[in-house]
Parts: sequence; structure tokens; C-alpha cells
Amino acid sequence: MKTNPTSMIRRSALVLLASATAALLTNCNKGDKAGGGSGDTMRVGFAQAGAESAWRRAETESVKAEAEKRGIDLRFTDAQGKQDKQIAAVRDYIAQGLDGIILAPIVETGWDEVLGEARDAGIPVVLVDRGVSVKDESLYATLIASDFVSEGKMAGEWLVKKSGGSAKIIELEGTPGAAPAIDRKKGFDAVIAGESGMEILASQSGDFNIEKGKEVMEALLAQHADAVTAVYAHNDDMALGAIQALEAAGKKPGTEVTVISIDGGKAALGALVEGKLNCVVECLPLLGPNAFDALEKIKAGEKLEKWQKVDDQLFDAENTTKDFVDKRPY
Ligand code: GZL
Repeated sequence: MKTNPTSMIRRSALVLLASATAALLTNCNKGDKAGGGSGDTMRVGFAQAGAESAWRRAETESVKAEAEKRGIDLRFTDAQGKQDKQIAAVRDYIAQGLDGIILAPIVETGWDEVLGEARDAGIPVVLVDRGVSVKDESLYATLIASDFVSEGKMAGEWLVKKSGGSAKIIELEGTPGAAPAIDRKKGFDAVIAGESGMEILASQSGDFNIEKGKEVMEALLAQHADAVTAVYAHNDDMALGAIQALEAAGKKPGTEVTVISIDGGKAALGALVEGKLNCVVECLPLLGPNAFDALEKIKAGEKLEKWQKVDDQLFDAENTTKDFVDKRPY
């Protein structure tokens, strides 16, 4: 029977539509359970805290580049500093039935419920760079992060040595409630408390960013310009903001006022070589390889340490050259 061309097109269109629908349904069904997805491509969600600092952007780049290198299907969310957005992103990854979730928690608290949902869905959560305070540590597979208390202690001990135990300090704190802000303060303040000749004149949050760090430093200089001899910033970006504020106030950062920061990015190390910043405690952001190693070990059924501690080092004028800084990857 001769079939007219129109009905041929319609039939093949119907066949096409049917097979496409079937494929779609199969995919959807597969996606409902953890581990769904085509073949053995690992599908991972990365709920990033934000893009508030050079350090944070370097971390994001590290995770994305490593996913690309390993052929991992990465879904990414920038929560723009808002915990509710970060929680919504984790819920979205759970709904997609991904194989794993990487989370850089903006603040320590408020994670029990959504991490419980991920565990119930059989989706492992790897924490990078910041920890959480939860009732049950089985809610996350592992934390890959530096020891922030030790970083604060390293900064404090360096200042004691440099100042001969005599300093009037302005402290610029990170994001309120964030693990690095809490613990870098704890480590540093404990060292200063043991030194009778050292005093913290004021301590306020600059939220880990340059603009806020500058703004807070300007306000604190209005009260403490004549007394301050040192600035301790919980990260490079706030230290760079403070340097701008000091110069605007006619002060010489790096000589008249000692400046200390944590992170170790190119911009801060450049300021160190320039003599405007005196000490930078490194906190490594290139955690992409570690995060995916952890997820692959979990997939292979390996048990992980609860805290995979990232080692830090300290940079100052004695061990930092322009050549070294130029070669830094971030
Ligand atoms: C540290 C990280 C901090 C950096 C800041 O692991 O959470 O957040 O020190 C960043 O630069 O904003």
C-alpha cells in the first residue's frame, strides 16, 4: 500500500516522540535515586558559599577545573552569602538524585535538617573549607579544611615576636558565625590575652570582603588612629581594604602600622613584597582534587577521617620574594 508522504512524516514524528518520551521517563526515574545518571559519569552538586573574596573564587575555580579534568558532571550554585540559598541548593541536588554533594557552609549552624535529608537519600556530603556544628557527625562524610584556631595562633605569635610583646591592635573579623571567623579570633585572641603589653582596641566584622574591610577600618580609625600600631585581618581582602583606609588617613601600612592577614593570595603577597603588609598566614583554597578524591573513596566504600586537615604556612618579608609571588597559581 502506497503511503502518502504526509502520513510517513507524521508516523516517523510519532515514533520519534514516543521514543523521546520513553527516554525522558527512564532518565527521570533513574534521577529519582542517588547514583542515577547516564553510565558511570559521577554527578555532583557544589553548593558554594559565595564569591566574597579572591580566596573563595580560587576555590570555586579549583573545584570546577578538577570536575572538568575528571569528566564529572558538576552542578554549581553560588549562594551569594545567604544560608537559605545554600540550603535550597542542597535540597535541589537531593531532588536530582546526585551521587554526591560538596558544601562550603557559610555559617556553622542550621545544617542538621538538610544534611539529614541528604543522608536519608543516600547522598554523601563532603564539607570543604568550613565546618558545621551538628548534633550528629554522621550527617557529613568528611571535612576538608585548615585549622583556623592554629592560623589565628600563628598570626598572634608572629605579632608578639615582631612587636616585642607591645601592640595596640584593630581586629577585622570574618563573616559572623562562619567557622574561620570564630576560630581565627579564638586562636589569635588567646595569644594576645597572654601578653600584658598587647591590647585589642576594637574587633569588628568586615565580612571577608575588601569594601567592608575598608569601611570598618575607616570607622575604627576615627576612634583609634593615634593609638593603633597593628591590624589583624581574618583574610587578605579585608587587610587590603584596611591598607586603603590607613593610606587615606595618612598612615603608613607595613611600617607605622603592622598589617597581618590570612589566606595567601597573590594580591596580599604582592602587598607584602611592596612592604605594605607584614605577615600572611596561608590557607589553601585549591581543594578541588581533595573533594573529588573523597567522593571517589566514598563511592568505593572507603571510610574517611572526619577532618582531613589542610596544612598551612606563614609568609613574611624573610621568606617571600617577588619571583615567588609571580609564580603563585592564585
Ligand atoms: C577559609 C575560607 C575563608 C577565607 C576567606 O577556609 O572559608 O572564606 O579565609 C573566604 O577569604 O571568604
